[in-house]
Amino acid sequence: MEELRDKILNHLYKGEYVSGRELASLFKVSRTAIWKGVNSLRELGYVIDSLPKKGYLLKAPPDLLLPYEIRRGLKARLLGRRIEHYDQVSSTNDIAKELAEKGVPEGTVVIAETQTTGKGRLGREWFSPEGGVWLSVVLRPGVSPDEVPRVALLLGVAVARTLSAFGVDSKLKWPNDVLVGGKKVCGILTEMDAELERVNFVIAGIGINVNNKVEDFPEEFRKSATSLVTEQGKEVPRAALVRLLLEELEEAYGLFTRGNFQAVLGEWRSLSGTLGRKVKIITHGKTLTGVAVDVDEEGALLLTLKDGSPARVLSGDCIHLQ
Ligand code: BT5
Repeated sequence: MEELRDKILNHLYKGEYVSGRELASLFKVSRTAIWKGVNSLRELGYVIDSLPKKGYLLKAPPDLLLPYEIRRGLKARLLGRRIEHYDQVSSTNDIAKELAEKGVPEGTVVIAETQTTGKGRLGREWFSPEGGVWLSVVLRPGVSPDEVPRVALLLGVAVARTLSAFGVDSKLKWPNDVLVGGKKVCGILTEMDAELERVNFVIAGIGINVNNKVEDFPEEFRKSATSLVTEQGKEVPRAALVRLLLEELEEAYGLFTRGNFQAVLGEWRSLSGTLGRKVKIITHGKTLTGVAVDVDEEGALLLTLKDGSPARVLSGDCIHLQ
């Protein structure tokens, strides 16, 4: 059914009336099959006009992150070759993890309109209402576990590039936030399944506040968070945003897997809102205060502490102080 539905959509996207008879003979199926296909598209939310002698006309697609909508013109080859879309899940990272354990191919994307228990890092919650982009990608980079912190950085670069194509300037906060005007517009959660020497898979979770409005956010982070619609005062076509995000991710991920992480790192540095700032880092129960001077090849943050001594932090929470 999904295949026939996609074929029908390809035709409808030409923007002209097309008759059931024509479609049936083109796809070598019955007119009833076409009629069922059109109805199932309507159930998904496509607005399709039908006129007795002329046939069907697509009036409007639904504002949903349907695989077909994301794949329309998608240039990425690896990322998005399989897309699983849900109206609601617990957490796309958890679903992606289950699929990865079952052996789905690298590049599989799990995307949901809402999450009931979206996850932040360290057991924190991620608020995931309608209108946002909540997705996870299954990656199988074939690297050692100590190379995985780099993935969070490359995801940030891909998100910032995508936002900039949609007219929004953003900055990256080490290790995993994307900020607009100092406020969090996107959070990244990478989880891995690994043995001592080898990573089995990485789940790259990305949450972007897109058409969900800040005034609907919970009080606790209403002041520290933002969304694209709040910044721009107009809605963003989410499927087009996801399409570009997958393309940017594929490019940055390709640089990483081909051994050219330096190129990604260079871009991370220039997009960084953390470097050069006074920061407070909380890592493994310890607090460090100093100036963030650089990130190294492993994705660790290099600091100069108050007493002038250097420090290196591979993971933790970062607070921009000035
Ligand atoms: C993160 O954690 O920033 C990682 C968020 C990753 C979310 C994606 S959505 C798709 C995938 N599936 C998942 O289940 N997760 C990933 P952290 O740095 O720990 O930040 C969490 C904190 O950000 C919370 O404690 C809140 O203060 C705040 N927060 C929660 N929801 C937010 C939102 N929608 N926008 C901005 N800030 C939020």
